[in-house]
Amino acid sequence: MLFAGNLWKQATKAIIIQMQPETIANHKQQNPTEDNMKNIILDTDIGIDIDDTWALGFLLNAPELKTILVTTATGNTAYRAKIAAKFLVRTNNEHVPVGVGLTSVMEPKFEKQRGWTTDFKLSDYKGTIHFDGIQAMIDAMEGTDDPTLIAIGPLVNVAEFVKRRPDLVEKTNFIAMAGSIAKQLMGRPGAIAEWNVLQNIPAAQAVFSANWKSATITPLDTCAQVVLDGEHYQLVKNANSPVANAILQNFRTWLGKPDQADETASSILFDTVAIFLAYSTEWLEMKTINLIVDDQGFTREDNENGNPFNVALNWLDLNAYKQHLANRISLA
Ligand SMILES: [Ca+2]
Repeated sequence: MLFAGNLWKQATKAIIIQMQPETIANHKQQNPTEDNMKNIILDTDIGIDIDDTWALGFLLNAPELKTILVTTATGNTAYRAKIAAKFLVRTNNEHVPVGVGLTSVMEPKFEKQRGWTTDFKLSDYKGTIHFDGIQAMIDAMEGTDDPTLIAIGPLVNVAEFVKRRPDLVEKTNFIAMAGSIAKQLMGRPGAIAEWNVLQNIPAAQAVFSANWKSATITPLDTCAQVVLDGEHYQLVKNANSPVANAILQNFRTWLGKPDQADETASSILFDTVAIFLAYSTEWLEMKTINLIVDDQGFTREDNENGNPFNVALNWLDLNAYKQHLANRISLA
């Protein structure tokens, strides 16, 4: 979402999936094998707000999740693919394919991580680059039994996927950072038209009315309260791990201070909650709500016309999530 004022930009996101009521400690101790990892396709507008970059790192460090494709959404999707690809290189994940999504017009002022990509070309990537990201998404869905699609940007690519292959929608678990039910930024009361939805309302309407195997969101109610500061931020800052280092370089570039390291807190890390929902709902109050997207971009309860969504409506223990997020980002 974009905020006029101090110009924080942000997007929305998240969806997810139901989870076993395990503790996070158990997640780490189980060391999931390749066979029981969930297959994840991430659709991201990385390169606008910085939270997508944190979310990508959080995803790559989750032992419960196997990333089978990253696609880029909205605006200059080749620029976004460069960020994703270089991030994958820097974190030793060059086996993950990258798909370039549908392009649209967006002002260059939103490309605040461009400085991090100037020494990198897509042709440098040793993994696969798909220049038809939607087809790559379709192929990835066809190639896996129980795919989970996590959308953390405007829903243009996802709407095109829904349009082309409704048969695959029915076998896909969908999780998104999207919408606003009763709260907006930092827990302030009142619903707003959330940024990811607002960027393309018809696309969001198509995605929300699709027949997903399961559908989960983290609206602003929960995701817009996540900021790492204090000891949590220091943990990331001192981690010196590939993921933490790549995030911090991008964050400082995004802040306009690529050569400084004096920041003491993250911005709001909306998109990370969508990643988390792919393997856990711990610390969250989940509620099933029948939702539609109205013509003004609001996500509204509609028991006649809405599809059921698992909604991460409130935090039960936000501090525990922040600690988990900082720990995971910092993993070597
Ligand atoms: Ca995003």
